[in-house]
Amino acid sequence: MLLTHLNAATMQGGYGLIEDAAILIEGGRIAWVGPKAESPQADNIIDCAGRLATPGLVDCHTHLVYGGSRAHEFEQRLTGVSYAEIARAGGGIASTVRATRSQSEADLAASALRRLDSLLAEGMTTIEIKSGYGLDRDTEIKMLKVARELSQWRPVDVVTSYLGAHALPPEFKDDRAGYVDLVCNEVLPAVAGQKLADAVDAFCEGIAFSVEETRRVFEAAHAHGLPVKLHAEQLSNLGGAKLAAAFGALSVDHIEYLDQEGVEAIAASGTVAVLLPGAFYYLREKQSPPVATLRKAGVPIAIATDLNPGSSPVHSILTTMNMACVLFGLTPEEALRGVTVNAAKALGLSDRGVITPGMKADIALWDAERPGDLAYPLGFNPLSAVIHNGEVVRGML
Ligand code: DI6
Ligand code: FE
Repeated sequence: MLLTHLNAATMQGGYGLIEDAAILIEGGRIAWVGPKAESPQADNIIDCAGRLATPGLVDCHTHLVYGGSRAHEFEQRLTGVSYAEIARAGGGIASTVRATRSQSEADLAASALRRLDSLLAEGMTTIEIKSGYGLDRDTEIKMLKVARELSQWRPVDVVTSYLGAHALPPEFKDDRAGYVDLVCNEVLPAVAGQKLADAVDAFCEGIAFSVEETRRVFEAAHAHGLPVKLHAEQLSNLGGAKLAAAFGALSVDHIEYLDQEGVEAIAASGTVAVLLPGAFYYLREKQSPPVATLRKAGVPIAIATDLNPGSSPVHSILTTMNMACVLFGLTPEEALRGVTVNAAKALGLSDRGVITPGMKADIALWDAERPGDLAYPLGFNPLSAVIHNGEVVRGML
């Protein structure tokens, strides 16, 4: 299949824009990309009518699978109760844990598919999904199974993270060490044994787990051959990012309170900084992530929806790109790199996120003139078609 008459944002260095380009796809992979005038022969030639091609989008941080709703907490927060206060009063993550434990796999899958469909309508071809609303072994496994199964129902690649260290479950409220033992000695080995997780995540925060507790989880992850990532410095600066860097983490996520030392640590370890403007927006956070320092240190920046029922009920990656520009001062180019090449890197995937020969043929086609047009509007979706593994899975070509 040869796609011709398009502008290709290859994301190889900046936008890596090739105007009036063609892309040859063979066996689910990109075989060639370049100016249309130099394009190779092909049987199946598709005229893309001047559309913009980008890599299929990657959402590298979501909590897509969960039960229940937290709309009432949204209302509470608007009357001045804080996210941390709600969590300490037994709401927040704990409330979603109760709902998720009580739901069947089929119910969890049904609600997750509805949310997934919103994301897929905006050109997404890879999504990361975390567990962390079960906290006991069976529910964590249930969540990860549901997450993996979604790729059987929709044209999308699912990458999973085990987030056992998300919150302290009520049955361990007087035994923190006991819960960390359960995560490290029972659930993580089961999850790894069944190959249900591609990485291990944790929430290192005053209302969640300490640096020392997180270290234990990371040690167990490495013992089972799994890479790590971390919810770090979201509400305060505990130094979680430094710990993550010491474990060669794929990413540190949120990082509003990351300091210079933390930036230097992740720059040295090649860890991706994942910014989550949806949570910043919903929590009306005042502290912005240190974008200028990250840029200066050459840290790759990704952005993601953080789709979850509490701090970020955001179901739009395009909106997230816009928020990253308006709230954090990213350029539209950084925003697009943040949901393509750098998001893939945050998941440890080197076979996608750019349009170059050998990469997976995951491509989004847009009714847009320039790549900068994607982050610019709010609530407008210029998606025209999606190719996943070399097949047209959405729109007509
Ligand atoms: N940080 C987040 O943004 C989500 N988890 C976390 O550790 C929020 C989860 C929730 O509020 O349900
Ligand atoms: Fe999160």
